[in-house]
Amino acid sequence: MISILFIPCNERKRKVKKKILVTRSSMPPKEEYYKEIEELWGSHWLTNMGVKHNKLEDELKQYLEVENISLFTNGHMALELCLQAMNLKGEVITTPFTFISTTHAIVRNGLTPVFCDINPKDFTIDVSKIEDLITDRTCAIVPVHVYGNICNVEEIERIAQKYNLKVIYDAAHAFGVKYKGRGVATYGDASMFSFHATKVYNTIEGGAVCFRDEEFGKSLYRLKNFGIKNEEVIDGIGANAKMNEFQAAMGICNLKYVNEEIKKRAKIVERYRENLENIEGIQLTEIQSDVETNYAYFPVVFHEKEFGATRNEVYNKLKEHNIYSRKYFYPLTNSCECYHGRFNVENTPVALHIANRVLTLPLYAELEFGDVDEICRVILSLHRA
Ligand code: T4K
Repeated sequence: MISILFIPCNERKRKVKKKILVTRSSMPPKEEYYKEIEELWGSHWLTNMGVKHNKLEDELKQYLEVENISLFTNGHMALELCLQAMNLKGEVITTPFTFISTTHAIVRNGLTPVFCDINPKDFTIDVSKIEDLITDRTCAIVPVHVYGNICNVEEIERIAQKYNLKVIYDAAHAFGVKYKGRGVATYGDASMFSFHATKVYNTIEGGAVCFRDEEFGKSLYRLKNFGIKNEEVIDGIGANAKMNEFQAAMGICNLKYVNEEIKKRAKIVERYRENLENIEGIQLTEIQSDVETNYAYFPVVFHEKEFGATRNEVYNKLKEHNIYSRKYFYPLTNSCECYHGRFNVENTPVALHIANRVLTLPLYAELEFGDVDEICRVILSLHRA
């Protein structure tokens, strides 16, 4: 109580304002969702590849411009079962600058992740370092389109062809992104999308694998349903990872608004850029050429010497103002406790450098320009100039 008395008036006003979280789920008008789920009370068909599930698959195929898609209960299971369906053995080249899901999916398949460093501009895999990591045990590359930034898909394809490797993209952040006018999931053997509540497009929880080979799709389909081929034949050691009808209905409704969602995000990102561009010590992601992005995240890298404050100081200062940014992606997955002693974080120095300095700022369609300006004002109050 006493401390409030010493806070300047404008600061006090801000302190009682609503919390600003790193993101906020987009939801369709509730009447539309109710209408979409109404018939489920008639059919009593709630899951196991129902009408909504199949309708959403068709709509997503069109939206994502892909030939084949399989829906899942979440993105993680989509990736894990995609790797299983590929029947891979040995080593997989990937990056540690990602959500823990990517590494877990590899390890839980009995595969060994071999960590490649990232490039410092867009934080995707540094393609110039991939070939040095290839051994006779390498079976695949799992690159991450991190924050919706697109990996160098052409160079990855060249390497994969040369060494006969599978390419499975973690495209959790890249829903709707296009590269050279093509849906991003048309690159590689398969791509996994996450439709989690925190993503640009959500089905509450959910995910999908888009893939090239139809035969592969049959294995994938069975693995998400316990490996069941038919009522009497179970020929795979599968899991249960099916998307249910309520999730699919949310997906159908949200798909109608996703372009609008992306447009709104674009404006917010532009506002951030106007506020933060050309500030010494602040590094924004380079805008990628030939990419139509989805504005999934707004990462900022703070270089302490030039900026005058560390990433953690910025994070804490924002928190004091009820603004909750996130340290996506810190810690690196190769330094997490569960992998203690297995990997050497020094092998990925650029990833380590960025992970210690990056902060993702709040970003969602309904974030107001006034809030963006306030977030930037708090950040810039730490700038040494
Ligand atoms: N690969 C990559 C590269 C990924 O980033 C992810 C997921 C995956 C794979 C796996 O996909 P999924 O299996 O999740 O489909 C979140 C998400 O849970 C996770 O989906 C996401 N990446 C990761 C980057 O972020 P947390 O632990 O940070 O979420 P949480 O609960 O702290 O939420 C963050 C903020 O989002 C909240 O402060 C408010 C907002 N929020 C959250 C929820 C749960 C909402 O507005 N509504 C909600 O329902 O992991």
